[in-house]
Amino acid sequence: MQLLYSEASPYARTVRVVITQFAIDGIEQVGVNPLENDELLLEANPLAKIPCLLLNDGGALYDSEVILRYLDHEYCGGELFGQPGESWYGEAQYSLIKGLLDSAVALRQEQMRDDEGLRSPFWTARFEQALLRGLAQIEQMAISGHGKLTLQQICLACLLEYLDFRHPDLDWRKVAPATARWLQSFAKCDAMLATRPSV
Ligand SMILES: N[C@@H](CCC(=O)N[C@@H](CS)C(=O)NCC(=O)O)C(=O)O
Repeated sequence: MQLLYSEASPYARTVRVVITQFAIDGIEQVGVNPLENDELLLEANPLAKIPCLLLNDGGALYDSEVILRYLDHEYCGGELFGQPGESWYGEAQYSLIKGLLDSAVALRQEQMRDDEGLRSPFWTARFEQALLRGLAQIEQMAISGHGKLTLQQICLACLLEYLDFRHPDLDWRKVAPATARWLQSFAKCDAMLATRPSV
């Protein structure tokens, strides 16, 4: 199998953290820049988005949630998502973090529009506010307090390090100080260190 990814993508990082954490073999990681419309990516995913997992039978899986569900089912014994209906609040926490990833990436797209003179102050503020509101809520949810490694923790850590990487001026630590302290130690685990963006 091949995982099409980029180092900067926080969605791809969630998948790469799981691959590393669960020592999943047989997945070659192939770096692509989705904005360059790589042929391999376009053939596999008409949305031209990463991550995209190319299966050995010639098929492809996307988006990150589907890939994570596949890996969980095949290699992680269902530890990540649990049984359907086991925790609806846990599912909602995952949705919140996915939504925050979407806001963080949309905010990055606003930054990139600067080059075209098209940045929107309205949308920039809206994405920033969603991020700060969402992280203030996460601070109350004790997602980071679980002793056992959870999917929510993995996705949250990828989100927070992406914010530091792409949006260093967003002062998210002010609304989520306990979460920030948790990140300091979580970010040192092998799977996080091995997938940290270097660009
Ligand atoms: N919902 C998707 C989002 C994936 C996504 O937006 N990936 C970005 C990179 S961070 C991308 O490929 N962008 C290219 C584009 O939007 O054309 C997922 O969870 O995988």
